[in-house]
Amino acid sequence: MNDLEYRLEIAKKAALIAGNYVKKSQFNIKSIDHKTNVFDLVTNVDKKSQEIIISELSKTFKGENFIGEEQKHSDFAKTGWYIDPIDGTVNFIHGVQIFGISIAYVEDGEPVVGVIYLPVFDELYWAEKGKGTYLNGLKISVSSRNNLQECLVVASHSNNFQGIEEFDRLKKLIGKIRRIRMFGSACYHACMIARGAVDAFWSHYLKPWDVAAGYLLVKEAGGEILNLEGSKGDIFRNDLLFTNAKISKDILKLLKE
Ligand code: 2AM
Ligand code: CA
Repeated sequence: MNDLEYRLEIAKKAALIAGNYVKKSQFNIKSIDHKTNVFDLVTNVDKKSQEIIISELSKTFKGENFIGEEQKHSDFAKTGWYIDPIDGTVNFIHGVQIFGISIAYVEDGEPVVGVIYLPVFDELYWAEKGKGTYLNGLKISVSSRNNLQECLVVASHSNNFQGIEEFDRLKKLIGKIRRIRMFGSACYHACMIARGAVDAFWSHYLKPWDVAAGYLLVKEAGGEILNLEGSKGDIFRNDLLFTNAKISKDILKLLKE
């Protein structure tokens, strides 16, 4: 087993353990706190899930960088583990069962191992650089749709109020694409692109832990990740467009109009 395969196996195990805990705790949330503002929420389950993941990873990778959403950040390491212990916390709090556990290992700014577990669906997605993307052991790929009128586009909006611009941009797609959806979890959106259910995902104001694993899943499934200026996407930038690699130019053109 090479180093990345090994990292992948440990990350899968951590995601499964944390995911099962999160699923079990869904309707038994003990505390909901505000972070930066009243719309920025964290529960005791997010915190505990992060502890579980870091403690599992640390058994093997002690001393490495662990960058979890629920801790203070001074800077973002170029190499380390990026962890979102519950991506879709607002869904989780409301009992909307679309949320996931997202773990990525990033080397020199590039995700090389990515795991997303959707515990309610019992779907484990994973990818290792150069080896493709898998869902519960089956290889998956992005869609081949290239006609915007047949495409489903998903979007994220964060609790950042500047995110209101996102709705102006989304309006530009109406009437040009089949439908817009917003499921409330960036990692879920990435999984949907990787398996070919959705054709594009456009995000703004997200953080590296929201997108690092999804970045690799989409890329290894044959998709493309760009920034909104049309250059190669980077997990440290907060404007990203994930697509099936067929419709990026068309979407970017519409967003710029
Ligand atoms: P979270 O549940 O981990 O906070 C909602 O469309 C998506 O945006 C979710 O993936 C959510 O992740 C993310 N999100 C919301 N507010 C955010 C913020 N301030 N910073 C980073 N990600 C955020
Ligand atoms: Ca989170």
